[in-house]
Amino acid sequence: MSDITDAARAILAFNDRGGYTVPTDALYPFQWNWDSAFVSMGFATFNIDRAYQELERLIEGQWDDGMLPHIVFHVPSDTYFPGPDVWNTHHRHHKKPTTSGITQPPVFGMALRYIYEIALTEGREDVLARTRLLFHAALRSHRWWMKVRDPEKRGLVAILHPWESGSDNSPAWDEALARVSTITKTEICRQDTKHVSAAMRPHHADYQRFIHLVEVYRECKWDPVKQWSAAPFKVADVQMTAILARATADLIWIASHLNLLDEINELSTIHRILLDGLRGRWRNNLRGFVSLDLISGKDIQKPTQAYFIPLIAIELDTYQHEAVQDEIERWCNGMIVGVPSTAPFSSDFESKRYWRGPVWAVINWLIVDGLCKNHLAELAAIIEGNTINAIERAGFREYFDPITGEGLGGNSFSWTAAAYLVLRHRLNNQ
Ligand code: 9WN
Repeated sequence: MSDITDAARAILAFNDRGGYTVPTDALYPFQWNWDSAFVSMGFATFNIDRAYQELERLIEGQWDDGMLPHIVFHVPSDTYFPGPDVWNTHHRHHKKPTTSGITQPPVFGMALRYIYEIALTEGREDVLARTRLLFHAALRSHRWWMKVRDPEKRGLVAILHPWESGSDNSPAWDEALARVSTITKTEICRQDTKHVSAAMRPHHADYQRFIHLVEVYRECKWDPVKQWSAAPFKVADVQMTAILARATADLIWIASHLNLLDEINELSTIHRILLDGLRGRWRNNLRGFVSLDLISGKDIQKPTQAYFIPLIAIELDTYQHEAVQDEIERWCNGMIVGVPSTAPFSSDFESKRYWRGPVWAVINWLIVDGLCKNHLAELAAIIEGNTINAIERAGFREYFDPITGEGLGGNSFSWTAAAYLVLRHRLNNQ
């Protein structure tokens, strides 16, 4: 085992708060949904029980209607805003801990398959009951997605808040977010800019709109039907839909192993619906997949990493393979490390500002996975190698400047450590 692998494991241990992992100390002091799913896969490369535990702690926050919240507030902390008082969600789920009121990308199902497969190769038959329990939690959340976030049956699931996408201030949301009021009743006490430079973080007006949206949904008492009608921001997101579709395929794989026939049928229907929805979002002229603004009815054409995420779920046609390869190469041209989260030739590109240009290791991990699935192994290997090099050069930072390779945002970041462990694990097992 290399020193750097050791260091990655040490970060996960350092950020462990008793069976769940915070994304990083102070800046993000709670359990985040998709971070934990990625982290559990990192754990699976060396500690199966701890990997399971990460997901088990996450479902402690699952709502009665199946939603898996984006933050679980296991223990209080005043180093992050907005905390549980701003969300005020306790009536939506009958047990402790308190949670936020929105969700995040459902990487959970992908993680569960990854962990279970490793457990099986290690001959760990004893994980069956744990797998079954987590499988049913995931299934309930997938039902929630289909019912609550695709009520108009487009085969695409919608986000009602940019934080749900996990790509909070992506240029993809600019136009839709501009329609949201900046007026808030809640005093905005940002903590993030006390930990990292404001130049790397979303703007103040973004935060005003983020909090305004929380207030709108809080006034709906977090009732999903009321929220759908009241939402001033509503986007059918291809990144979210692709992750849900892929996670659905992974749950089908688990259900087959567990011999759950009804569940296989139910999940197969969901899978078909989502793949049909995604296929309709491909745009030849843009060489990628685009989200749909459900309020304006318009395509969101801004070139962001979401263009390529559907590869994790879809088998592309031959002409699409070439198009995607050329487009990704164009985005990476002249960069020390790709894939930038916003195309560098776009007027929205900012190499250091959060989701407006920087490279994120977990996004590269998804892109690599999608390229491999689509027989673009050479390009996948280049991106994988560059991601590993960026981490080895700049450390386990939250994200990286694609032009300089500099590490930015939070330090000792859990999902960057997890990405390193999983990408290295894959390389070592090739
Ligand atoms: C809001 C924890 C999370 C990630 C998101 C990332 C950032 C939070 C924030 O940090 O979002 O959820 O306060 O900026 O955008 O993807 O899950 O690492």
